[in-house]
Amino acid sequence: YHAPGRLLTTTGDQRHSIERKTSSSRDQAYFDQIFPELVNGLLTNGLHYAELQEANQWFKKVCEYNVPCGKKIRGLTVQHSYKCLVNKPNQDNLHLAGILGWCVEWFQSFLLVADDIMDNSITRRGKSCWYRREGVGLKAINDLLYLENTIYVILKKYFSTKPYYVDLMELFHETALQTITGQCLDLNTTPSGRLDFTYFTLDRYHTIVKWKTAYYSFCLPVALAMYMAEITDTKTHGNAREILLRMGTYFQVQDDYLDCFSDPELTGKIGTDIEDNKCSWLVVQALAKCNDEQRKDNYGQNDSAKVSKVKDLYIELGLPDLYQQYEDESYKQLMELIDKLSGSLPKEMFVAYMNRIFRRQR
Ligand code: GPP
Ligand code: MG
Ligand code: MG
Ligand code: MG
Repeated sequence: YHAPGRLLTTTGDQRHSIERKTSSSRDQAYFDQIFPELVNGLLTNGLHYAELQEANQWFKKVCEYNVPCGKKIRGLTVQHSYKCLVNKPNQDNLHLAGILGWCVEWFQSFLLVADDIMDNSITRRGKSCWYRREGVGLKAINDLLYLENTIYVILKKYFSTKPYYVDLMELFHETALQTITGQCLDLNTTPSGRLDFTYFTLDRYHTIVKWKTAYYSFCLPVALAMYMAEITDTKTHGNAREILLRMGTYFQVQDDYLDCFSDPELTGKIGTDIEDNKCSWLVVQALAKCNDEQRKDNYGQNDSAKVSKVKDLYIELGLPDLYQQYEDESYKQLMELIDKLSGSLPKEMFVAYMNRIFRRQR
């Protein structure tokens, strides 16, 4: 992980940084080895009649291509949060927390396969987007429906006897609806066509990213761990949510910045926000700073010369500096929020999540 290393290096605590790295790679290895068990389970626990063998082989490929090769921040966060919340967790429960983390990764893969179709994207995680694969195309829609439904097969298999089973299930359902609603706002920011920037305000931006990203990427993993730790108190969940929504907003601002200014080799995806006419953090900031002359008609078109002009304008307007300031300001705000709201929850759980994403490059 980039951020904690850099953070701790700047405070001079190299030793701590190395320790954290090894423990996190151990966590990652533990998490990774659960995946094959889950895929094989799906092939024998779902619809596993001999006559469905072909379909199941196809779905195995769908899972293996789309689920396991991301950064896995969300999945690892379930596992890590659970460890923070429970004193000396037993081996069975650690395994279950890992499985729950994978359910979030399955959820994420369903969203990404869908999002890439809607955003007309080309690459994801360093490979071709699933829908662009030879022989896939719009079959990807069926595959993403499959990916979403597997979550409930896994939950049933491992959690149906647990007192918190319904909480988990309801949380996945609720989060899906929140994300779908956010995606709807993301896709409908220009009511009267491409050059209508009336909705490109910071307020609207915050609404979009809270719903399309923050709930599923930040609130979901931590709330799942809290349910597993049998924390159900609504006030505690509410306070955690407030911290995590702020963190999720910061995360999507980073995503928007990286879409334009990072190396696709690092992020594994080629940015499309400018072409797609997205209400991105960058365009919202640019519109607040630019004059009429700079508002020229370059945004929202699939034309690389025009895209370059928009990027040049972002630089001319000083957005990279503004972004650095936003990162530092967000870090400070988040630490204050964590101090104020974590209550009976371990601060370390939130701080670790923030350190995992702070100043990320991918
Ligand atoms: C991130 O937006 C939001 C999502 C991936 C949620 C999608 C929601 C659906 C209901 C499908 P993004 O388009 O900026 O992400 P990326 O940059 O990874 O394509
Ligand atoms: Mg999108
Ligand atoms: Mg996208
Ligand atoms: Mg993006």
